[in-house]
Amino acid sequence: MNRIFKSIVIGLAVAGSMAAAQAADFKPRIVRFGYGLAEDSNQGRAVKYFTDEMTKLSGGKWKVKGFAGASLGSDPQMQNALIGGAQEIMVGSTATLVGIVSDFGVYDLPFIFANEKEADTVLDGPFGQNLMTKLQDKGMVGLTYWENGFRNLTNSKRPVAKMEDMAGIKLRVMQNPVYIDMFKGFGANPVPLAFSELFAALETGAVDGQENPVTTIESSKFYEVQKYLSMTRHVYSPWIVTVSKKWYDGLSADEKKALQQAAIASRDFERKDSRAASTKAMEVLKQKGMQITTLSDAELTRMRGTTTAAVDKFAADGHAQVVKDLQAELAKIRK
Ligand code: TF8
Repeated sequence: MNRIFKSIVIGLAVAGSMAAAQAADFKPRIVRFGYGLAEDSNQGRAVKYFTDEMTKLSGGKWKVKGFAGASLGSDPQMQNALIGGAQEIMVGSTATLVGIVSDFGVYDLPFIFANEKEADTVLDGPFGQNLMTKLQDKGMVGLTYWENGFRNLTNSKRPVAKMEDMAGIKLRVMQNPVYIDMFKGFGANPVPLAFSELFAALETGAVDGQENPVTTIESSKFYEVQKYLSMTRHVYSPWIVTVSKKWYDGLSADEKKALQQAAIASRDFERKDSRAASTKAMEVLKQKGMQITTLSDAELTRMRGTTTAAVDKFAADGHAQVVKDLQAELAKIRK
């Protein structure tokens, strides 16, 4: 009896929520959500979460499909597909957006964020949200920031415990001038390259090293082609979920609302998941035989000292205001 009653109640609840979704204004849509990492990664899991959420909120009318491993293209290629309306959604590093809105380079300034909490506050607050709106003139709509994470250095040559150890190392960086200037300052030999080409470049020895959060080093299996990991945490790297403005403008108010809701829910899921995955990744990397080097605070301070040139150059290159605004926001938070 009890069991029958329970299933009736559940049945009614499900029917009710489906009716609500149906009553809302949703059109049947096929939605392509592209991303660069493997399906089995923090990025893949969050895309899956978002997809499930949108299926629920749309009462099954939206078929959102994730495309892993840059199968729809590298970050810059997907950005262009969004702008042209050939793809609906993507997630990627804010760093790869600098060709479209160069102010996004501000997040890449070395050692600008002290911890994840600071990053969350800035990204979700007025500074991060204002910067996101600048994409709209360019044909993209920013939904939310996810965590890529603090970036660390790997290479196949030698342990890097101090800056001098980077000398002569051919290091793949993202296609972003701040990274190029920063690593020149450290004494490395930076080579800009799309992420989708990185594993092969490491494997063939076209480059000696790269830098990414430990979650990515693990999920992309870089431990197979990299021996040394140095915990430099030189940049906190955000991911950003963006949609095609052409496509977005054709959505109903209900659809836009649901999209925003799913974005926020996925953000909260992703940050929690990524932070847990980060601890686990360190264990896996050790187990896989990577040699992990911790840098002293003194050495990190020394490294930071060489980055003034990169910061000054970015500011002088038409970004003085955005640098000032971010610093002011951080000062407020730290008070
Ligand atoms: C990089 C980034 C990438 C991400 C990912 C493809 O090193 O950190 O891992 O943009 O979304 O290129």
